[in-house]
Amino acid sequence: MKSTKQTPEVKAIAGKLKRHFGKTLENATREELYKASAMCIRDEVVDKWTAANAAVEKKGLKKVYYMSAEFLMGRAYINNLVNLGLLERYKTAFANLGLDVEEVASQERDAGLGNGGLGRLAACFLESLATLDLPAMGCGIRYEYGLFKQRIIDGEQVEMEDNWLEDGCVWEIERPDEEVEVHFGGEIVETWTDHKMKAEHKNYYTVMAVPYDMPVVGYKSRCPATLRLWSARAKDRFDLKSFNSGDYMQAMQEREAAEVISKVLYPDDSHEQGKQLRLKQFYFMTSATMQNLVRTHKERHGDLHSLPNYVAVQINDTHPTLAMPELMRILMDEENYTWEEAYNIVSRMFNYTNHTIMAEALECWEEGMFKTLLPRIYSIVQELNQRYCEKLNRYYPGDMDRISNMAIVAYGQIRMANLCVAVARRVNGVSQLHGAILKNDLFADSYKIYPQKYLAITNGITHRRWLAVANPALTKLMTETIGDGFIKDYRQFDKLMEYTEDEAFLEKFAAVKQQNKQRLADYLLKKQGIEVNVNSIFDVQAKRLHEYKRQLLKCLHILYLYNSLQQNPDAVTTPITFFFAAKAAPGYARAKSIIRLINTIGELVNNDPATKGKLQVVFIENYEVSSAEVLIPATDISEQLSTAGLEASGTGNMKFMMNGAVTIGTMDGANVEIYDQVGPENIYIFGANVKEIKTMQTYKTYRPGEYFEKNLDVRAALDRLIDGTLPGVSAHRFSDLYQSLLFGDYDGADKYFVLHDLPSYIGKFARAYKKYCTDPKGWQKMAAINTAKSGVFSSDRTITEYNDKIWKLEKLK
Ligand code: HBZ
Repeated sequence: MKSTKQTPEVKAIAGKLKRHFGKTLENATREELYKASAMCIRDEVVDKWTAANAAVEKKGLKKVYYMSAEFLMGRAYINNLVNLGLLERYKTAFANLGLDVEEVASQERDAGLGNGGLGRLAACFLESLATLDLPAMGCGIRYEYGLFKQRIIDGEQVEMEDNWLEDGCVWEIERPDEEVEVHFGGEIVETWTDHKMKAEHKNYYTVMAVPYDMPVVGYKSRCPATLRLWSARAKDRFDLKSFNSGDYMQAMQEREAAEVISKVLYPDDSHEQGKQLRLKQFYFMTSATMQNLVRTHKERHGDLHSLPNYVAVQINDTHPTLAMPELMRILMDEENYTWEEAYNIVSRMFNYTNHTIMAEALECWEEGMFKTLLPRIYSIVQELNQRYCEKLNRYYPGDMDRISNMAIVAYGQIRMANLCVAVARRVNGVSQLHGAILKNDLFADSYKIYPQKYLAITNGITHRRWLAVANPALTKLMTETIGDGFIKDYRQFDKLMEYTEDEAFLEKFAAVKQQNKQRLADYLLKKQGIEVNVNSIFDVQAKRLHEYKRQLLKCLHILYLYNSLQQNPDAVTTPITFFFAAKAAPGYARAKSIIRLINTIGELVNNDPATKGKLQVVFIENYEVSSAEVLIPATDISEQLSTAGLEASGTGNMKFMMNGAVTIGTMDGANVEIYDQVGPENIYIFGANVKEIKTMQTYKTYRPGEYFEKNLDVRAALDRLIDGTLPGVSAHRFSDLYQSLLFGDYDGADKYFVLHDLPSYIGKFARAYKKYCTDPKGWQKMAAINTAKSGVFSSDRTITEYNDKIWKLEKLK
C-alpha cells in the first residue's frame, strides 16, 4: 500500500477501521476496507434519512407502501456514492491508498432477494421514489438465503445456497422495538352482542416478525426511501423451561419451525408452487406490515378512518394480496370497526399490479390448507367472496359460468388475482399491450363492470443504476455531449438526437462500446476462465430461462448458422459471440434441459474447425444484478424473443436499449413501445404478432410439422437435436425438447410457436448482421438513437405516472 494522503474520506475510513476492526489502513483486508468505507457512506445516508423521516412525519405527508415478496437490490455501494455525489471523493481516497474503488465495492454481496423482472422492478421503483422525493416504504421478507447461486457443471445447472448475510450487511438496521406477533393456526370463536359479531382467535401459534430497515438513497434528493424487510423469529428464542426439563430438541424444533418462514426465497419464476410454507411467508409479511402500518397511523393520527388519506398500498403481483383481508381483520377484530367501515377503508387504499397472464403463475390456494393455517382470514375471504358474487349476480344475472370464473373462492381454490381485482381500487398492467390484454382477455368480465379500475403503466428502469453506475464510460460521454442534466431528468436523453449524425460523436460512442466489451471480456476471463473475441459481435439473451422467452429459438438459430457454415465458409465473416445468461427454476426440468442444450451447442460450435473463431457460444454463470451491470453495456444485439402476448413488459429490453444495443425482437410487451420510440429503421422486428398468434390459437391452424416438412433449414437445425451429432450427450438427451417443438404438450402444437417464428427470425437476424458488417457507421447511428430514445423508459417516468394516476403523493420539499 502506498503512503497515504489524508483526505477527509481516508481519515474517516481509518477511524472506522480502528474502532470496528482494530486495524489500520496498512493492515486491513479488502473486506475490512469495504466494510469500514461502507460504514462511512452509511453515516451520510442515515443523516439524510432520519432528517427526511422526521420531516415527512411533521408535515403529515402521504406515503406509499410498495409491498413485494421480492426485492432484487444487487449491490448498494457505488449506487449510494453516485446518488450522494460522493463517487469522485471516494475514488480519490482509494487511489491514495493505491486501490480502485470498484474493486473495493466488489466485495459486497449482491442482495439477491428476488427471481427476476418483478423483483428488480421493485428495486428500481424504490430508487426512483427516493429520487423524486416521494415518501415511500418497500415492504418484504428478509430472506436469509436469496435466489440460489448457479454453477454450470458438465453443462448442467447446479444450484448452491446464497448465504448473502454470512458476513453481515452494512446497510441494514434492526428495529427490535417495532417487532410484532403474527398468528397462525388455531380456531375462531364467534360471539354475538348487540347484533355485532366478535371473532376471537384461540389456540394459535405465534411467530415474531422483526423488521430490518435499509435506506435507499435517491439521486441528489432529500427523501431516501425505506426498504423494510421482516425477519421471522421464535417467540421464546430459547425456552429455558423445556431445556431444563430435558426437552431441548422440542425447544429447538419450535424455534426452527418459526424461523424457517424467512429462511429462503422461493426460486420460482412464473411457475406456481402451492406450498404451505409459501403461504406462511406471504401472510407473515402482510400481517406484519399491516400491523405496523396501523400502529404508526394510530400514533400519529389516532383515528383510522383517515388511513387512505395518508397511505396508498401497491401490491406487486398477487403475493401480498392477503394484506387486504388482514387489514380488514385488524380493523374489525382489534379496532371494532364494522364490515362496511373496514371495507370502505381497504378498498380505497389498495392497488394491484399484474405482471403475468400465464395461467400457471396465477396464484391459487387450496381451501382446506388455507383454512387450517389462517382460519380468521379464511372467514373474511369467504365473506368477501359472498358479497362479491352477489354483486356480480346483479351484473350478470344467473350467468353462473361467468360468476364462478370471477369468484374469489371456487372449486376448492382461493384465487388471489380474483381477490385483487375484486377489492383493489386500481388494477394495472405493466406495458400498454399487457394492459390491453388484461382489459380484453384476462379480466375482461371485470373490466366491463369496473372500467375505471383498469390502467396500463409501462415499466421502467432506474437509469442511475443501469447507466450512471453500470456504464460510466457512456455516462461520461453523454455528460460531455449534453451536460449531466439527464441523470436527474430523463427527458434530456433526447438531446442526444442532435448528435446521432455527428461522426465525431459516433466514433466516441463506438469507442465506449469497445471499452465495455473489453471490460466484459476481462470479467469473464477472471470469473469463468473464458476468452472471448472483443472484435466479434456481442449478441446477448439474458433473462430467466422459460419456454415462453424462447431461448430455444435462439438455439435453433445458432444450429442453423452452424449448418450454413458447414456448406459455405463465407456465411459468417465478422465473428459472432452468442452470450446466454439465465437461471432455471430448480423444479423446471425442461428449462434445465435448455441450459444443457445451450452448453452442448457451445461445445459443438466452439470446437468445430469450420466454426471455431467465427461462432462462439458463452453461457454466463449465475446471472445476477452485478453481472448484468457488466454484460448489458457490452451488448451489440439485444435478443427479446418471447412469443407475442406472453411477456408482460420486459425490463431487460429497456436496459439494453439504454446502453446502445439494437433490439431484435417480437411485437411483445414493451418491445412494442421501444419500436414506437426508435421507429422501424432502428429495431429488427420478427415473428407473429398478438393478433396472428390469437388467430392460430382460435382456429388451431398452427402445424409445426409443416415448417419441418417444407423448410429445409428449419428441419436441418431441428434434426441436430436428435441425430446424435451433438457432442457429449446421447441422441435421446434432447428428444423431449424436440418433441415439444413439433408436437407441444396438447393440441398437437408447441404453444410457444417457435418453428412458426424461426424463418422470420433467421431473415431478420441476417439483415441485422449485414448492417453491422457492411455499414458500421449506420450501425453506430442506430445504437446511438436507441440510447437517445430510451429516456422514456426511466422508472422516474413510470413512478411519476403511478403517482399522478394512483397514489397522489406530495413531494417532500
Ligand atoms: O415482471 C415479470 C414479467 O415476466 C416481465 O415481463 C415484467 O417486465 C416484470 C416486471 O413487471 N414477472 C416476473 O418477474 N415474475 C412473475 O411474474 C412471477 C409470477 C409468479 C410467481 C413468481 C414470479 O410465483
